Amino acid sequence: MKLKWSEVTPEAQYLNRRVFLAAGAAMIAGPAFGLTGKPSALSTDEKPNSFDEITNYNNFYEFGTGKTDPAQNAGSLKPQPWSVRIDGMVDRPGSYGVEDLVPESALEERIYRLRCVEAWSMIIPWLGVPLSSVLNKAGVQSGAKYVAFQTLLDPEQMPGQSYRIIDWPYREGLRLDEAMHPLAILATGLYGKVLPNQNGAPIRLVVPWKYGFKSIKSIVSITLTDQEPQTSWQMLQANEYGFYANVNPQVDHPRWSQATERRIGAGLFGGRQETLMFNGYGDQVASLYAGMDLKKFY
Ligand SMILES: Nc1nc2c(c(=O)[nH]1)N[C@H]1C(S)=C(S)[C@@H](COP(=O)(O)O)O[C@H]1N2
Ligand SMILES: [Mo]
Repeated sequence: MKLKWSEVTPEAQYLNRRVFLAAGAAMIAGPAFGLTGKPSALSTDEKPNSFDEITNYNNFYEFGTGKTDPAQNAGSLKPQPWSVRIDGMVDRPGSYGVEDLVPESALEERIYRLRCVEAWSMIIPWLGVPLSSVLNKAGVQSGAKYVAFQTLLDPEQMPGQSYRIIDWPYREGLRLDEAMHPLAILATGLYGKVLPNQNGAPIRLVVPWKYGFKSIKSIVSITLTDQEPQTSWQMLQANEYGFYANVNPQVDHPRWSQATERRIGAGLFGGRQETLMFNGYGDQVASLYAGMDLKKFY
């Protein structure tokens, strides 16, 4: 049973539920709570941003370039029914329904830091599954080295695509070992609710150790390839945005410092906080980049 996010758990109730979970009580499931996900050891224990912050301060250029544009304009997106084409170097290419790729029973709760390349950040409680579980359903062939993703291309549902801000559809990519890392997930919900349109309904990537632009929204295709895929921001401005886009406080954006960040919701006097290497996920992911010059492969 699917409930609209507006019909289900208010945030306060959600936070209470987390206290219950932390106390070791049995997980409360069922429609009254919308979606539930198994708690994950990969979650941060930092306090999540509010549902309002997470759903009203967005980057989703398909609905406008202002931070509140997606919340206002994303109603034209129809996230149901939705299928994702998985093709290229896979054993079982085809069109997969979101419910089959991400069954509700497999959902995990992952509370992750999100660090935008623009130097703001949030803490978001996602619901999703490891990207690896989805790729394994299609069967990755041995020669595959990269995974390429594309967002829906449909200016009727995504009115921002009538303007050539970027070369639509939005494209992203990962190296295969990055894609298979347990921290990389495909999310279909947040805060115990079905993913709001402005956050990339019905299915979006979340790669928490990379700048937010890697976490592509409203995905319609996933292609396994042996070539490094072209990505939207790199196509637009390759000297500013690289393929890797790992969060790195030591490599500044040509136009601003990446050493610190502004936590959304911290308030006027909240101050800035230091940005962490790999957004704080270095223990888990640094080995993926052993021996690489991260200033060159930014
Ligand atoms: N298709 C698409 N995906 C996208 C974007 C976008 O404009 N279009 N913006 C990216 C950027 S820059 C960020 S910071 C995150 C923001 O995710 P959120 O709005 O859910 O916090 O989405 C990323 N995914
Ligand atoms: Mo971003």
